[in-house]
Amino acid sequence: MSQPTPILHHFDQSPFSEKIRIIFGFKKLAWSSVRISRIMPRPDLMPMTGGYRRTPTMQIGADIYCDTQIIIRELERRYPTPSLFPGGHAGMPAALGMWTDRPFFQNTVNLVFGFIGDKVPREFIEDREKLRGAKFDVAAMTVALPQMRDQFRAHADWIEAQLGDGKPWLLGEFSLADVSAYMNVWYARQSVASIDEILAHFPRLVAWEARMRAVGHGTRTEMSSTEALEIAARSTPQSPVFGDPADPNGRKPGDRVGVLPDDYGKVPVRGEIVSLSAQHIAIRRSDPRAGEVVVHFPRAGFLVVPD
Ligand SMILES: N[C@@H](CCC(=O)N[C@@H](CS)C(=O)NCC(=O)O)C(=O)O
Repeated sequence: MSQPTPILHHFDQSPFSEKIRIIFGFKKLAWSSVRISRIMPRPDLMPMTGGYRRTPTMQIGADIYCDTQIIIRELERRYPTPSLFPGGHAGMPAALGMWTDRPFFQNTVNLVFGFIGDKVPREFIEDREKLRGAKFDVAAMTVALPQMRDQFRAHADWIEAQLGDGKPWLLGEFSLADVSAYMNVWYARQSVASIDEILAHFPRLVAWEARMRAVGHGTRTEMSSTEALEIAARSTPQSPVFGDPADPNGRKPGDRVGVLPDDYGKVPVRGEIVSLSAQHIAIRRSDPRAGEVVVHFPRAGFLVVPD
């Protein structure tokens, strides 16, 4: 049976979305693109996610995947070849996300917004302050630009060093490690005019960046947000029920919980556990517009609380 087409809810400037677009390219997939606004509200998406507001989200019928960790896991499960985990590298390419998606990303955000400075629109700043629950202080980021450049160089230098023996990809063969590290270079390239200067001493990184860009985005077709919502409403979630006998907190299918990120955008999504494992939790919820959906989250970087 042919697989349903994945739908990515994203915006073009989003670096985390770029990770997934590149994976579509690597796996040569056709996908539907729903462009969401860069700031809230997103009235056709929230009925599906139950309040999760970070970008991107992937939808397959009435199954909704929140956070790139779980999106990637699902894409690898459904489309195992070519693999993002080649040559026996089953764990490290994913674990590396805790570097690329957190400290390296925060450094890149500060570099990008410090560089854009007072051209950042007020509505965007207000939206990101709500997301972070803290001040989004563009003026302070601009003052910190010299430090951010230094730190970005240090992160970039790790990439350069890893490519030092002339291999084309970080682990030899193309893997998730390349995709995750590339996200930050891609993001800086979009907005930091002096990026060539910053990267001037990293020729291997720059050649690798060009190879990454050439991977492309697969076959993208635009879809409206209302059409995506209708697809969810007329589909049935395809998630089997299973428990985790080793769950250290004794959680099991049927328990009511809230699931939320532990860093920013901490909006709990509430529902009933359908399945769980060390790396995954799926909860069932229903919404007047989306119908019954199952929402999937990773475990690393997320909190599961009783509802
Ligand atoms: N850990 C998340 C991080 C996603 C993230 O921070 N995305 C940014 C955009 S690239 C975001 O959510 N910005 C706020 C928003 O879009 O509402 C993931 O891997 O998906």
